[in-house]
Amino acid sequence: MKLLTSPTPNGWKVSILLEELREEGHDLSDLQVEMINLMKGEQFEPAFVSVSPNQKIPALVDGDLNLMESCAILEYLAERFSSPLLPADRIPRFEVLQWVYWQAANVGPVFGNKLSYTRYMDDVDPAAKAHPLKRFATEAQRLMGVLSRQLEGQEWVCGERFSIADIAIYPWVRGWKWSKIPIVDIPNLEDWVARVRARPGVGRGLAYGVPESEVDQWSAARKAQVAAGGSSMAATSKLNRDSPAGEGDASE
Ligand SMILES: N[C@@H](CCC(=O)N[C@@H](CS)C(=O)NCC(=O)O)C(=O)O
Repeated sequence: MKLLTSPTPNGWKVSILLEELREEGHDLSDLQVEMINLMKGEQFEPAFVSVSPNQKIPALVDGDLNLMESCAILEYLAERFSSPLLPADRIPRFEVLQWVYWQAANVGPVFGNKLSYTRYMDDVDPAAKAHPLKRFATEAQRLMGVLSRQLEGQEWVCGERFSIADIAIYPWVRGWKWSKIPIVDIPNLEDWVARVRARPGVGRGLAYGVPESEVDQWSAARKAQVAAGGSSMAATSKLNRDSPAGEGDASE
């Protein structure tokens, strides 16, 4: 089995799950991990695109199966290893899956857009950024209110059991300072973030491709490198690129 990934929120979902599976006692000694350098544009290289047609990490190769989309990979791996992280019974299973889909359809895109406008869109006039920033900030706050209410009176997103719903949502929420989506005044969120982070499998999953000393606190050099790489990736001209050497939208 091979994971193609990068140390980013969507990548961490899968590395966390793999380490949680190790915690459950599964043997993953055949696992290969290949880091895809997004800043160098390796996500557009044909070998990667043949596995991940959407040109994004993470991707998984398992035998004849090529899988893209982090949440599909979470669901697949949890099922493949019969993990309680995705309950087998229909009702609890769908209680988990609805939050996994909620993350994929809401938290990921909204936090990703908020982050891009906050940190990376440095080629855009600040006046032009004002509306998307307000919109994504407001929607991110609404989503965090939804999560806060879901966590009221329970340890994990779906109750007493840690699940792939926590794994899917956590990597975006942990980065709230980087995306400038304040969660400190919203009940339950900081405690949940700390609870998830305290799990040994989560700690190991966050360390894929990152020096151990920078798992929780990036160095100034890394922040600058991520900001520069993010700015280059977030540029609208890159959205239509099919290869590292490809041309973007000439009208930009
Ligand atoms: N919905 C996708 C999103 C994947 C995604 O956006 N991955 C980012 C890293 S977090 C990426 O590969 N970015 C490279 C690019 O946009 O060129 C998933 O959940 O897997």
